[in-house]
Amino acid sequence: MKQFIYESLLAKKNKGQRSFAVLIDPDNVNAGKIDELTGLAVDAGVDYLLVGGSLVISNHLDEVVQHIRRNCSIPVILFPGTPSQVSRYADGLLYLSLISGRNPELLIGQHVISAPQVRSSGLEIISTGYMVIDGGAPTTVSYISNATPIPADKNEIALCTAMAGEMLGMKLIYMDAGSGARHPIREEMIAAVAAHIDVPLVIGGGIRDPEKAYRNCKAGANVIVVGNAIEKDAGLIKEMAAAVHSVPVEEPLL
Ligand code: 1GP
Repeated sequence: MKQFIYESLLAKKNKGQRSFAVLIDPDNVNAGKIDELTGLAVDAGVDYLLVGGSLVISNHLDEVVQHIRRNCSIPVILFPGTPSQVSRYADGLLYLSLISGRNPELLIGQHVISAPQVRSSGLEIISTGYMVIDGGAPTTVSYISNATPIPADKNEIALCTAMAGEMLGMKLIYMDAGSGARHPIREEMIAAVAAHIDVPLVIGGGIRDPEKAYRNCKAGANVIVVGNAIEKDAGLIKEMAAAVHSVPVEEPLL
């Protein structure tokens, strides 16, 4: 199967370019909101649209994804909290294993149950080591996952977890403080993890301003994901994308 999204992620990482992704929670959008978000995302040069959430109550994932696809050509990547959040209308799917937790269901159990459905979706499947970092208060993901997040100041746990995920063959590491986290992930932890892995590093959870998005990229993030702050103020899309894309391209190490 072609890996267009992953190849684009790798190509950008190799060129030192950072990407900005907007997270769209299907529960919180209607047709008008999708039109607004996609219009702003196209104008701002958003790289990816993530669709999903730890707990999705509504039952209109297919419609949301199809509507986005009709509006723009930005790749749509599913970010599923449960195996039922699969839509064949998307471009790709983050196949998340919660490697920061010790809940076997989220490490491998639900994957086994949903494997035929995921395979037959025809989506580009991106194996992702998903790490939840303590964001200062319980978030939906920390509660629903029934797993302890990595403490915010334990950089060594984070980097060993990410290294293990990479050596197990995961093609992406996604560190998440959880949607609406009180405290986003600290730059020190991002830098520690980025220094020890070669696969692209995605950072999200509680990022509310372009300055933090910029600093995260300088610390080593390859992709910044923002959901909540944009739900509250869609105008932030432009500023966030500009901040992420303004990070100077680093000279590759020889
Ligand atoms: C959550 O990383 C995403 O899983 C985005 O978090 O909604 O806080 O931006 P926010």
